[in-house]
Amino acid sequence: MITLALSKGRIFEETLPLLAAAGIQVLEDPDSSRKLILPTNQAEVRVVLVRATDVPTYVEYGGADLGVAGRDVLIEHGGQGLYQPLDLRIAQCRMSVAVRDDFDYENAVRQGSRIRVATKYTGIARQHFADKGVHVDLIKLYGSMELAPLTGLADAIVDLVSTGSTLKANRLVEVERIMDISSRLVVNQAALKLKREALKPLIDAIGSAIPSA
Ligand code: PRT
Ligand code: MG
Repeated sequence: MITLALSKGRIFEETLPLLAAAGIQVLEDPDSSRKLILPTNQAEVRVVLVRATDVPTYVEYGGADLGVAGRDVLIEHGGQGLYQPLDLRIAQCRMSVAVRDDFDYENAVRQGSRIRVATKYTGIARQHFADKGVHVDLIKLYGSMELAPLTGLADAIVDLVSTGSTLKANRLVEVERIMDISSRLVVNQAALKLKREALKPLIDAIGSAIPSA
């Protein structure tokens, strides 16, 4: 049995065409089914639905043989112990710094003021501001980062941006791009050895289906 860990939403939706190219069809729709284990048209392949941030953990400890996770999640989790053979180029976005449209970020940086930054991505944010030599107080949040500058909780946020419409709707502006993000295929290293005959062709087929740049 091969177990693939996916998260509901954009990663599930965008992984489907890659699986189809490898001859795999997921037989149930996660939005209408309450099942967490979904069968596929191949009796020896199943999909498990986990939180996006739990995918690396499932794969690292062998709860799944492989999975799909955002680069953001992999950096925060620490991708050590995971084989990362493919950038799938799906669920693309960028990690950015954003502030309220009336906050002068450049000036705050120039003056060397301490900046209060709210984020779910404390690892990426800490590294980014350390590289710039900017002093920050990091405030860990688990969601709705956009609210932090509007309520005075923070001066800035570090969050994912794709269309930019969430920032705009909340009168926030992107002032710095930290990195481009896409999702990767991650594979359990022991599984790759023990189930190589089944996993290698699957990884190759998915790789051939990745849209080119
Ligand atoms: O939502 P939930 O709390 O269940 O989990 P999650 O947020 O971890 O999962 P999900 O499915 O939302 O995100 C999974 C992965 O998709 C992330 O780890 C990213 O690698 C990738 N991805 C791509 C995104 C986005 N684009 C994205 N736009 N993840 C989140 N967003 C959010 C962003 O945080 C912000 O709130 O969408 C909002 C901004 O979108 P725009 O289009 O308004 O700019
Ligand atoms: Mg989300």
